[in-house]
Amino acid sequence: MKSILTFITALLCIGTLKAENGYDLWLRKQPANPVNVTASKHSTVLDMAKKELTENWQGKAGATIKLLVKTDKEIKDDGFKINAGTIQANTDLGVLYGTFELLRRVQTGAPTDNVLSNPSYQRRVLNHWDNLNGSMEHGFGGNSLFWHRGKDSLTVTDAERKRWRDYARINASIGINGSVIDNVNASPMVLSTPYLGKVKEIAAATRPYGVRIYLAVNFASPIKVGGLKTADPLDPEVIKWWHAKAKEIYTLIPDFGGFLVKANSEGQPGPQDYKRTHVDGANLLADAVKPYGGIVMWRAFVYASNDADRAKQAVTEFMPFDGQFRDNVIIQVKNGPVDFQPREPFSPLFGMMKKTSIMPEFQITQEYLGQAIHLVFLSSMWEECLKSDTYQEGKGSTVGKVTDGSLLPQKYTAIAGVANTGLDSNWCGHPFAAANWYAFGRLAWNNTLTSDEIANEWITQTFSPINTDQSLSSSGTDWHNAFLLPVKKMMLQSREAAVNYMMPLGLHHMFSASEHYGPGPWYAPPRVRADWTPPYYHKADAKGIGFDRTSTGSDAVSQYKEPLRSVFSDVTKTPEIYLLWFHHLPWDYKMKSGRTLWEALCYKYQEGVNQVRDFQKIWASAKPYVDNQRFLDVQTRLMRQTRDAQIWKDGVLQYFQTFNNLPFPPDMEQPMTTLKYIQATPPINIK
Ligand code: BDP
Repeated sequence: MKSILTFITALLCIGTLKAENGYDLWLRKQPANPVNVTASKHSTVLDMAKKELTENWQGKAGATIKLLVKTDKEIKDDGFKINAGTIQANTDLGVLYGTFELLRRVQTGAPTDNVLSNPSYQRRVLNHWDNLNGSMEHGFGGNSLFWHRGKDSLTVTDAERKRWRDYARINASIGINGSVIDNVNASPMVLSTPYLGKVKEIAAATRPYGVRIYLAVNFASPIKVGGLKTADPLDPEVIKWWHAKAKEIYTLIPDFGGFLVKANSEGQPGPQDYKRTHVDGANLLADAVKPYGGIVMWRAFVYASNDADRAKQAVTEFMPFDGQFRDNVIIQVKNGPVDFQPREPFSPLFGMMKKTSIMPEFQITQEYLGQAIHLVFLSSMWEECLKSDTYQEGKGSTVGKVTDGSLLPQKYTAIAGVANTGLDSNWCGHPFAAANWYAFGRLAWNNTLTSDEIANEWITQTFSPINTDQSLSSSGTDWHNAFLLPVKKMMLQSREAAVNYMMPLGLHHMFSASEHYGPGPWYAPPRVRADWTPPYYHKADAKGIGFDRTSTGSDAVSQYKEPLRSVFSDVTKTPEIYLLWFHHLPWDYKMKSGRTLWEALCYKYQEGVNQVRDFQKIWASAKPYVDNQRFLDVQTRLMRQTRDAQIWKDGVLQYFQTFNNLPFPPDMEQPMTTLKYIQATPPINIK
C-alpha cells in the first residue's frame, strides 16, 4: 500500500515540479508576500537591499522593514543587527548582508529578533585558479567565469557583465567580499595594461555587491611585463616598477583588494631566486599597495624537493620570519601541513607565529575529493579544522580563534577558499558542490557554525518546494522528515565516507598521477620527484605501513604544542583518524577494537563503499521531492561515485596485499576488479 502511495505521489510530483537547472542556487525565486520597506537614506546598495526584500519576502504579508545605517559599537565591520523589523548596520553593505540573513531566517524558520551578527574575518575571499586562456586548474564546473581565449578575449559583453553581477550577488548573500580572479600559478600578463582594463570591468560588475577584486601575481612580472633584467626584490628598479604598477591598478580600481602570491613553490618564481627571503618579497609588494589600503596574501604552501618531510617544511621556512612581515601581509596557510588531502591534521603553522597575521586557506573545489563526480560536503572538514585546538595560547586556542584575531593581534583578518565555480549553468558542476561554496561563505562569516546548521540552511533554500503548488506546499512535515533529514544525514556523512573509501586511518596522497581523481598508491614513475608519489607517504612494505613522524622518524610531531606533541607521539593516544599520518605500524598492530591494523583498514574501505551505496538509496527515496533535472543529475553522479568507491577499495587493498600477502577478513566483500585492470585503467574524471 505504502509503495502505491509513494508511486502516486511521485507521479503527481513529476507533473508539478518544474525542471530547475540550478542557476539560482540557494536564491531560488519564490512568489513573494507584500512588504513595506523603508530606508534611513538613499543609496545604490540600500536600493538593492530593498529590491531583495520586496522580491523575495516570505514572511508575514504586509510586514514593515526598516533599513537603518547608524553607528553602533556592538556592530563590527560588515556586521548587523536585526530587531523588531529593523535591519541596522554601520555601513550600507552591512544592511545588505543583514537583508540576506533576514530572508534566510524567514525561509528556514529561525528567530528574526535580537540578532547581532559580526563576521569572523574581515576579508572573506574566493581564490579562482582560472587561467587567462579560460581553462582552470582543477575547476570542475566549466570554464572560467572571467577569462576566455580568442582575439576578443579582452572585450566584455553584456552577458558577461550580467554573469559577474549574478556571481557577486550570490557571494554577497553568504557574506563573501573578495575574489582573486586568476590562478595562483599566475600568468605575468594579468598585470599588463590591456588585461588590467578587463579587471577594471570585472571589478565594476562585482563592486555594488561588495565583492572586491584581487589578483594573483607572478613574482617575475617586472621581467616578463616590465622588461626589466631582474625581479630581485631589493633592486631599486624592481621596487619602482611594483610601486608604479600598484598606482596604475589603483587608478583603475580604487577599491582593489591586493595581491595573492605563490612564490618559490612548485616551480613558481620568488625572492629566493635572488637569494632573498619571503620577507623581502612580501614586504616589497606590501609597501607598494599600502598607500591604497591593499593587502598581500603570501602563501606558505612551500616545499623543496629534499629529504625533509614535506609536512614540516612550511614551519621550517616561515617560523624564523615571525614579526618581520609588514602589517598588511597575511600568510595564507592551507588547512593541513601537506596539501588539501581528504584528511590531514591541522597545519602546525596556525597559532605558531604570534607576530604575523595568518589566514586559513580551504579548497572548495574538490580536487582531492572526487571532483565534480562525488557528493562530498566539505563543511565537516573545515569545521574539523577550525575547531582543532592548537593549544598555542592554552586550551581552547582553536584554529578559528588563532586566525580571526580573537586571541592573537592581527591588523587584518582573512580566510580564503579555492573556488569551484565556472560557466556551467549550475555554476559548480555537481548540484551538491554548491553546498561547499555556500558552506565556505557561511563559515567565513561565522567560524563557529556547525555543519549541521549549514546543511539545514542549504537544503531548505536549495530544494524546498516552491509555493505555487498545492500538493507540495501542504506537505511540510512530510518534506522535512522524508527529504530534509535523510539528505542532511547523507551530506554530513559524505566527507567521512570519502575518507573511508579513499584513504582512511591517516593515509594520504594516494592518488593516481597528477589528476588526483582515482586510486594510485603504486604511482611512482622514475623521473617524478619522490614527494609527488604516494609511496613517499604510505611507506607500505612487507612489515607495515604509515609515515613515522614521531621522534624516531621525521619528528614532525615536535611542531605541535603540548599536549598535542605527546598525544601524536604516542601511538596509543593518537586519534585513530591520524594513526598512519604519524606512525609506521606493523600490519598486525592491535587496534583498540581488537582487530589487526590490516583488518581495520579493510573494514574502513568496506564501510566507505557501503556508505555510498546508502547514499544512492537515500537519493532514490528523495525523488518525489526534487525536480527531474536535478534528481537525475545527482543520481547519475552517485552511480559513478559508487563504482569509483569500489575501485578505490579494490585497488588500494589489493595493492597492499602485494606487500603483506594477508587475506581479506572472511565477512568482507571480495574484490570486483583485479589490481592489474585497475592499474591499467584507473578511473578518470569525465568532464
Ligand atoms: C596542489 C594542486 C596544484 C596547485 C597547488 C597550489 O595540485 O594544482 O597549484 O596545490 O595550491 O594541490 O599551489
